[in-house]
Amino acid sequence: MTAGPAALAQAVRVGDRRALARGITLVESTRPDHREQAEELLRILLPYAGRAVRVGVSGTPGVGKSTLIEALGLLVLDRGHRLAVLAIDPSSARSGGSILGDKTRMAELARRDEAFIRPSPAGETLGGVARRTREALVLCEAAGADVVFVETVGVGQSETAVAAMTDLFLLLVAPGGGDELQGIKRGIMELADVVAVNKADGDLLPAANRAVAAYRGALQLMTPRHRDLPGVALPVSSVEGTGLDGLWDELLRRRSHLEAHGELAAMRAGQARDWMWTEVREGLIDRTRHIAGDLAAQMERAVGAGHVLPHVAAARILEHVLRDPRADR
Ligand SMILES: Nc1nc2c(ncn2[C@@H]2O[C@H](COP(=O)(O)OP(=O)(O)O)[C@@H](O)[C@H]2O)c(=O)[nH]1
Ligand SMILES: [Mg+2]
Repeated sequence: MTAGPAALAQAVRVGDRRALARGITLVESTRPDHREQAEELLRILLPYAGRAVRVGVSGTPGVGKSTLIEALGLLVLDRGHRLAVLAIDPSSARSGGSILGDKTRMAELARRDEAFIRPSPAGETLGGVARRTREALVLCEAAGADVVFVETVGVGQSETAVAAMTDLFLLLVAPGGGDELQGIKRGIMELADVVAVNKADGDLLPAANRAVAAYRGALQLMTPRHRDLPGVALPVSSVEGTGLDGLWDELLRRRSHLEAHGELAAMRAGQARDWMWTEVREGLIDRTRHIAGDLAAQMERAVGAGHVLPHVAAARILEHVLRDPRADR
């Protein structure tokens, strides 16, 4: 990094996209000196963040997330917004960077000056990726993005991580009716503000409409995330563009409702607390590796061999870490 954090922050603030990309690279870096600069950068820029409409987009691979984000993204730009697309992909380490492939699928969006697309780094833990995505989101907002899509693949805990940093959660599903519904975890459905049944076009249209009815029925039986704002199911076609205006209007309607009823502020406050504890947790783990790596390895062997109980080993490691004077720094 050539420029210091203050100069970089200034460039990010005026919407310099290369500066934004460099800032995100900085927050993603694991080098301790970079981390220090990243924290300074975030400290300067945090006051300028927080005004965007943050939308989490999730769904299994192949359901059409990238295609939808491209089409919905262009619509959002047409309405005068500035957009950032971030991705959390815990599988990209294994698949060799599927989201990078997605970037080419969002070719038209990627060419637009008012849009910024950023794939997540591969090869990190989910905690690590989500942590940096949250920071990238701050930088994007400080750079002027007033709509942010955070995309994730429908596996494991990544939905929860995305829901913990966004205002609205869009679950994308394929037409297929009952069978599909079985495969989606109830907890994920309960997170959803909108379940969009994609590919509602051509031969798939009747199946998509049946799926919408099935999802509506299922949503009615669930406890909504916001009491007076039950989840809705809608048909869309990302290829033909049908239903996308309605989808965006629904997302905005819900966002306005949350804002007007104080729920958005409460949600964001909860997310900030959640972010703090995530940092405490991750920070403790980082420091434990740094300070008590040998002891931890020894305890891992002892626990694996059944010689020491896991909670006893954990207590011993924590005690060691917290006693070390380096833990103060
Ligand atoms: N018929 C139809 N195909 C779609 C639609 N949206 C996406 N697809 C196709 O589904 C496949 C997977 O799309 P992609 O956006 O890569 O899915 P992702 O893995 O969820 O990001 C691609 O071949 C798309 O062309 C749609 O609305 N209708
Ligand atoms: Mg994709």
